[in-house]
Amino acid sequence: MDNFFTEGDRVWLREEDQFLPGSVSSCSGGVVVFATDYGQVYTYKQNALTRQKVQPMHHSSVRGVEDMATLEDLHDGAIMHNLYQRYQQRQIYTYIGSILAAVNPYQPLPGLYDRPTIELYSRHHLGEISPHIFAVANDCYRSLWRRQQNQCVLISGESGAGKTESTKLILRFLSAMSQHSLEVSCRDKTSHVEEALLESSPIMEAFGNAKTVYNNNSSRFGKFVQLHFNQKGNIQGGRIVDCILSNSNRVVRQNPGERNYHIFYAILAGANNQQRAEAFGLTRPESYHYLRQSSCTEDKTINDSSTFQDVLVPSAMQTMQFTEENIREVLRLLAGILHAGNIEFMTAGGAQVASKSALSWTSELLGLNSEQLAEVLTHRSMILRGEEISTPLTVEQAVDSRDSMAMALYSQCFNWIIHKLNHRIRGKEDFKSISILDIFGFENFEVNRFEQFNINYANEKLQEYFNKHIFSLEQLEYNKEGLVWVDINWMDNAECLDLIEKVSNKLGLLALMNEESHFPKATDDTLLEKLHSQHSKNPFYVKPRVAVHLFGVRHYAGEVVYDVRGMLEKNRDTFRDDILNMLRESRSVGWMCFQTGGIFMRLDFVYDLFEHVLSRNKQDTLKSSTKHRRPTVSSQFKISTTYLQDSLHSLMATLSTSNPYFIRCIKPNTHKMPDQFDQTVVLNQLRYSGMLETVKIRRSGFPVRRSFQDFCSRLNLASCVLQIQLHGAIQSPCRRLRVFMSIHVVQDGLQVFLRESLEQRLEKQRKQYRRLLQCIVVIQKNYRAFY
Ligand code: AD9
Ligand code: MG
Repeated sequence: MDNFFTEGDRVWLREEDQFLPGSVSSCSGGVVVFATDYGQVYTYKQNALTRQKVQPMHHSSVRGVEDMATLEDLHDGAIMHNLYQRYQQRQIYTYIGSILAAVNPYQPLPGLYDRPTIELYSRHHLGEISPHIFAVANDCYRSLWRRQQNQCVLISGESGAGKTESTKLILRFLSAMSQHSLEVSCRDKTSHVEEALLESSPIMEAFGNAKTVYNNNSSRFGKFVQLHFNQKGNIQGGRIVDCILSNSNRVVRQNPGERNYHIFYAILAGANNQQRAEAFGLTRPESYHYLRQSSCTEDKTINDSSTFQDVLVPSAMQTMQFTEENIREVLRLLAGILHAGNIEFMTAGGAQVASKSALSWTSELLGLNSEQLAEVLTHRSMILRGEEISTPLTVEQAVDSRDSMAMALYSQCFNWIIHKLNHRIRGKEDFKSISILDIFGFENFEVNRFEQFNINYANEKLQEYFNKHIFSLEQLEYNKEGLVWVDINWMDNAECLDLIEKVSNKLGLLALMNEESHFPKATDDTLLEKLHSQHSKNPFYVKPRVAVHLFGVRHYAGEVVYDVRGMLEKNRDTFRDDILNMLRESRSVGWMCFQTGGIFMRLDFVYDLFEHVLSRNKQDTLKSSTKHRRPTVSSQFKISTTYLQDSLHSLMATLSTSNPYFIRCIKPNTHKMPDQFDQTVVLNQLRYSGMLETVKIRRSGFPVRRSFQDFCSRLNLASCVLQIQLHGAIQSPCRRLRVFMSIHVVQDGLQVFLRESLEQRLEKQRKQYRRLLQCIVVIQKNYRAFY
């Protein structure tokens, strides 16, 4: 018994439901002391129980592996430890086959993404050199020809895990590849598309990202970027689909410690005095109701003036073909929104505008008539039996009208910008595309509202897509082909999605919300009652015992409690007709040119936004291959759940025709700090994202599938011959490069199943194999063979 443990042995300690990596620090007198790598010390008696609790560590875990599909210790602890060891050595990327796990370093890592690194990864196959996001991007790029299919990269992870940074890195790599493959003579001419694509990121981030508790640059919209390549490998054009927009509520209200969209602070920090004070009447962020409510106007990690330089100076915007006039129009609109937030009201019978200066700045900047603006904010007018009836509003209602006008202006401006970007990067779509999906990550704040519900639903759909591809379809295929296979259990989120989406016997949460949105008399409380009465017995639904306005959902990534207040109103996504009409009429006033700082301007921007953008929006949405419902009229600002559901369905339909690559971003801590690896935080992410099951299936499965003809032609096996050994195993043929199979008639539908590691090896040595005839495993109905 005494000899069972030796000092220095590397072991796994099983404590509660975790495997902890550790070493035997001492072992004498019947007592053994273990020190875990995470700093805990455990003292056990040397007995049979201890032996059960302690397992030797396999050398693959001791030294760490680049591809976790090669780990021999199969538990969460081993995966976490592997990521931890690599993270400590600043190796943030690790493979699971071709799936990439990326741990956010929260600090710039010198040399990791520079030009020579791009060059290096462009010359190597995936798996040949150390794991990197560029290797995945390179494989994806090569797959356009190898598979002759559209490719997509799906990036997931919770808020702040690194999805948007990863998206930009992939764009950077693909742009470099595109330029590289251009003939020198046409480089200058066509490189503009790549440049424009890269420039589009800071613009979208300035308008669509904001500081939240989880992330100082949190995406508040989901984007799907499609890059269209030609046969030669150049990007000919692209398309950005802002398919999933969270609501623009943030423009008027932010939680403590959070900020409004970056662009507002950028104007205040970056515009010159003449523009800021004279033309727009702007001062400091603290002077604006829309910026000061959260008591957070600055963050030392955010450089607002450089955002201004990156986005709003003519040189940057020119790449995107925004004219100087466009920039001025956008600046005026944003300044107009800030002033609008400062319009206060007092009671005098009904609400009346109390701040004349804010009213006059707002109307001047937005090209509105100030009396009309005051009237529409303080009265609601409706046409009843041909007659216009005007009802005075309370102060609270007037504040709501002001805020909804500001939100509508901002969301239309955002849509207009996306439209302009799309116009700029538009190009031929005559070969194949690579799409990158970067949505907002899973969120669970202290108070979660409609926005979080939408965000988490979108993440749930993305997880479903991952599950379907990695587990469900994969195992179905093995069973279909008669492969001997022990099913791997994975965490299915279908039931949770059913609760949200289902329309059969019981209406799901979305359907109930939509149904209530159509009843004018419905309130958030009646909605909550319905939700509770329909679903309180559903295991994925939570009815809190005491809280009055709350309901909860057990998402794949954890339980989230939502506050129902405001949900119906937001889901209605409607905008008062009288306010809309006033904005549409803005042009009649604006047509008169007036002078601002010596520059003559037309003021039909607001008119343009509301008259044309609604129709343009439709062009920027994805064309669905399914005959799914079109967004309803009520989805005019693209924030209703109906719109979201439709966009997600279109998105999934588009993705289903592409070959997917997955990147799983992992947050090492919740403090946004470098060099901090919090095991509880990481373990939770590994568990809910199904990392262990992913490792298992990639380890023992055959995720690469090719038709036999395609496989032979790829390897240049012109006279490829194959022998199928009935009901028997073929012994690792490729490893020894032996020619030992022969078949002269290649049957239709014959498929080659490969492990990813083998495919990588074959791709690497494709040229060397040219004259060798070799085959791997062919699995066909009723035949069994293994590699
Ligand atoms: V959210 O769902 O949009 O709220 P993301 O997109 O997952 O979130 P993001 O890419 O914005 O997170 O990353 C958050 C921050 O982590 C960045 O602002 C960087 O400061 C930091 N980060 C992320 N990836 C890297 C990296 N590869 N290298 C260095 C990084 N820093
Ligand atoms: Mg993001």
